[in-house]
Amino acid sequence: MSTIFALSSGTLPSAIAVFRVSGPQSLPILRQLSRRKIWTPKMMEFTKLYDSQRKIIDESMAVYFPGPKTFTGEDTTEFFLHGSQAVAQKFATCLSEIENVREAKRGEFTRRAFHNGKMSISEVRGLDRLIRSRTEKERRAAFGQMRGGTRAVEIRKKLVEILSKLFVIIDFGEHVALELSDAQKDVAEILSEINRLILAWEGAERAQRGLEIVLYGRPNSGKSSILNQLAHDDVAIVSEIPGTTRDSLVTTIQINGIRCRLTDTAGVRPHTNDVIEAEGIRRAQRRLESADVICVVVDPESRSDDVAKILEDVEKLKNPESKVLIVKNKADLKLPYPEVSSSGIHVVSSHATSSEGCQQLRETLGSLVDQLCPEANFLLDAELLRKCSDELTCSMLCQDAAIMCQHIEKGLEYIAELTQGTVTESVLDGIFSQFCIGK
Ligand SMILES: Nc1nc2c(ncn2[C@@H]2O[C@H](COP(=O)(O)OP(=O)(O)OP(=O)(O)O)[C@@H](O)[C@H]2O)c(=O)[nH]1
Ligand SMILES: [Mg+2]
Repeated sequence: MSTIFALSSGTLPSAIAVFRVSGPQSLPILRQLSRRKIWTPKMMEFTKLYDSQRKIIDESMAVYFPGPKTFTGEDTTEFFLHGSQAVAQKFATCLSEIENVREAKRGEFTRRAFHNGKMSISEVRGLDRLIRSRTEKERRAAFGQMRGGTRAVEIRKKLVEILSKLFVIIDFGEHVALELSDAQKDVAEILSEINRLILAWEGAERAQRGLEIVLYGRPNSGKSSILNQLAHDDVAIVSEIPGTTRDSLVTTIQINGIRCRLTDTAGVRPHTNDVIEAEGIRRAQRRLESADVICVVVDPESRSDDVAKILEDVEKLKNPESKVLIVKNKADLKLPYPEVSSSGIHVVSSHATSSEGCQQLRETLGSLVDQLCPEANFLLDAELLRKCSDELTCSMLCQDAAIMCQHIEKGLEYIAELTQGTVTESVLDGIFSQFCIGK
């Protein structure tokens, strides 16, 4: 087994550069570079470090942790050097010159931790999420995923209990009070828990990629003014001339800790002979397909049949899970709005020439974002949960205890993948290729 090393502390120059070394050579490397034999485990000490010509590399702090009680489960040494590119480069070269020592690949430390049974696959994925987290909500979701494994272990335990009930029914059918319906009731409970976990995962995935919010509506209704208010910036040109916005324009805002890409679009009209305007409208319509939230902006001058057509297009083009919101803008004019059938759609009024005039819209967007990205204490990979859920659903339809067992056993295999190392190397390659070097 080779010993690996990496600069784990990120971009240089920085105050300190942390090098992490893991593998059987960790202690010999420390002894060789410090030219000192005795190192007390887990004790951080000052030392000079020397290259093979006995010339100084740097002055550093260093600490040695014997395995298996380490992150990777292997012997580990950490070096805290001065954070300059030249120091780091020289140190890396000296390490690479030692036999059986090489630079770590992406996520290789975590991969070793996984193979040495120090982490479950849920924890590995959670750690990846944590390193990538940019907002508070993403950070909390990452810890939810790291904890997710414990929930998978509980589900597995419950499924094993159901299986043992079923085995009793199979073996001693007439002589026991247990019925198939008892087992079905237990499966139903687990299924609803799994379905809740799937929703939580989908929400966390949305939060991780960020939400798409699209402003859509007739020319001059106030879309660009709303974008500027929500972004607290003068991002889009606003004018009283209809057709001011010709192309889609995206800006990023945060709503309740979620990154949202807010898109202003060209005003849509039923008919136009202007080719550029027609292209702008096509682009606006394309944005609807990937939107999580669509704000249909109407103003007192909008005609009700135009708004009805806009809502019809939205319904046709949008993704089934996305939310639609009608924004009755220019509320300050106190003029009547066109009649629109808006059953089941959220409606808010706004006044986009003032910041306070958009408060109701901000609050409604906040609650829609919360619905799309609910907080979850536990996160587990939805793909495996869905497969397990399918098997359990089939098991519920069985009238035969033996066939019910087969489906539950299959479901258990998917849950086992969430808890332990039955994951294939190619799946691991996919996960770890996303990691940073040094993790
Ligand atoms: N009184 C009033 N005027 C508004 C309000 N919102 C926008 N306006 C005005 O309405 C006009 C059009 O606003 P825009 O934000 O450019 O409208 P738009 O929907 O982006 O228009 P297009 O780019 O042509 O599609 C501008 O003169 C704005 O100042 C509002 O809430 N109240
Ligand atoms: Mg505009």
